[in-house]
Amino acid sequence: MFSVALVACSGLLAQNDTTFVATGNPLVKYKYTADPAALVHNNKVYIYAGHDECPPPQQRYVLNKWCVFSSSDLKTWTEHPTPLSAKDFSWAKGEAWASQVIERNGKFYWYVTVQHKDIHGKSIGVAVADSPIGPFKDARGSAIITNDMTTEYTKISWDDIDPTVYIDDDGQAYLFWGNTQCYYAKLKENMIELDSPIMTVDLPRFTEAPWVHKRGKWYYLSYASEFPEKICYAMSKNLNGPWEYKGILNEIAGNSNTNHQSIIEFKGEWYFVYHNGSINVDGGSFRRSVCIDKLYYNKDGTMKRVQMTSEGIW
Ligand code: FUB
Repeated sequence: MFSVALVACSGLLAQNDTTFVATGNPLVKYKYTADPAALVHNNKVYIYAGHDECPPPQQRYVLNKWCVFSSSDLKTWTEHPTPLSAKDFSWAKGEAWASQVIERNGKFYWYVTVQHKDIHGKSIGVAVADSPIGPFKDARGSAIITNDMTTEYTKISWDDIDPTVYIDDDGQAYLFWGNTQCYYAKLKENMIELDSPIMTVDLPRFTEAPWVHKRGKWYYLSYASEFPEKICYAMSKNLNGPWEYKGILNEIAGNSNTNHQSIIEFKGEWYFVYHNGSINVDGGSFRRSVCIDKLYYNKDGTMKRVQMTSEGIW
């Protein structure tokens, strides 16, 4: 691993990137990283992750900011300066839980989970930037989803977490999220306002972490199931369902109660990006690490169960 200090020609602006070569799972070995959301843009993969900062031996979620890593070959990676913190949302108390970045019309929208200051429970915010590595700023000045918007479905205060966004072939964007109940809603073209009532998807033993992707004519909705979490999935030919449950995609991740996946296609291959708790000696459910393994499909479009490996894709 080595650090590069770049001084932009415009003068005082300094940027500190860290570059490293992947040597197997976990991908990042010098800090704890969780809830990976991968994005493919202009022949590069970006991984957005929360920074697990819980000091051992404590066992609780301590996440204040997110990080971003990029690579054009999945081998050599660059960590860019922290592009976003939970407190960049003036209405948030903190707690940088799971998130996802998506591009639309040259802008990058980062949907995040945070704890609201004034409204009890978790909320979803959205930040925007002109570049996938930021700088990002709050796009609305308020949460797009708050806990009080979903109390008719569940009374828990942490059900509005883990946003994932998908733009369908007709240009309609959808926001999915949830814990114990999977929710979804249409987004306006501006990506920062809802364009439908909140709807639900009923998925067997849904815990959290929905992720939507498409391959050919099939939509896939993968999600964390039960606790400790396995990743399960359902398939449909329509984003609005009906979804057909297809079973387990990934077993419980080593040494971690959570598993939080994202799925991407890059240069003709499919990848399953998730976290485990495998860093010795302090790794675990609250000090997690991003991993990457290959994802394969069967002829009928179903996905083969992921084989988690120490070697990873390298
Ligand atoms: O990192 C905090 C929470 O743990 C995430 O929001 C969930 O998906 C689980 O991974």
